[in-house]
Amino acid sequence: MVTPLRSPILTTPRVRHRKSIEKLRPDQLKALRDGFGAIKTLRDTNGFWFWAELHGAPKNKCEHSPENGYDNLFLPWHRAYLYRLELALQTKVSAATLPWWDWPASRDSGGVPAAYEDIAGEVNPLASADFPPLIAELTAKEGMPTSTWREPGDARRLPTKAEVDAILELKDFDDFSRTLEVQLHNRVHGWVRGSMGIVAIAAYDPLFWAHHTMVDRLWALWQVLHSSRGPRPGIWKRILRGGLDLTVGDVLDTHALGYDYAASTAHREVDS
Ligand SMILES: [Cu+2]
Repeated sequence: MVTPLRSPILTTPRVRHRKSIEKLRPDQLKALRDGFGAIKTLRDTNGFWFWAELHGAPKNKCEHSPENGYDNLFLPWHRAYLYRLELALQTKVSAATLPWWDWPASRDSGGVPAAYEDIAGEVNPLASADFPPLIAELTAKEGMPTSTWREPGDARRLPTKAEVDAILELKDFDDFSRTLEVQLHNRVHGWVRGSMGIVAIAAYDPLFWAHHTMVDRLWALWQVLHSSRGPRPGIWKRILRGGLDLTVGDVLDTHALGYDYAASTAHREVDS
């Protein structure tokens, strides 16, 4: 059964693949860089700041595991959030798609993916981002930088493939979602440290988006593995907060949103 979707999404013409950041072709990496570079200059609802400020400061609309109860909106909320930023990128560079940060691969390649690091003599829009004036004023007051910064740990502390696979095996969706969030997602935020380690300003780092795309990819893999969408049908009509204009039901199927991750998840029937 396919969840009914509202018209703007149904018109998505084709499924695009979100690739590992390590696997982007040079033209795809350029599209990503150009896209981030372009939306950073926008001051409207397609602007990078517009989306970054929704997650943490000042709007604080992101969803995380509830302390108790089981209506965990962490994965649906962030899927809708990534989708909106990807559409914003595509208004400027139509070939841009969000790549995912392959944490286990980064254990071997030395940490933060090279695509997100500074490039000598060049501007890399993925390496950092300025905070908007309101936020920069606050961070400066705290003695912190006025643009995003990272203090990554030892690459060997990033999640292993075995750790990722073990979480994918968890059968209960809320168990899966919470464990993924707390044990891997939080850990990688903390591993990057700097602004990525502070929820209020994490989304201003371009790396945040690759990190969360990995989280979203793991949900997509879990959906295929367990032939389940995840959230209980009772919450499918729930509107995801913050003006994302999507319900939980709208984001259960990545194909309906026009994207997929890789051959391993493509063209497989995922039923609820
Ligand atoms: Cu996060």
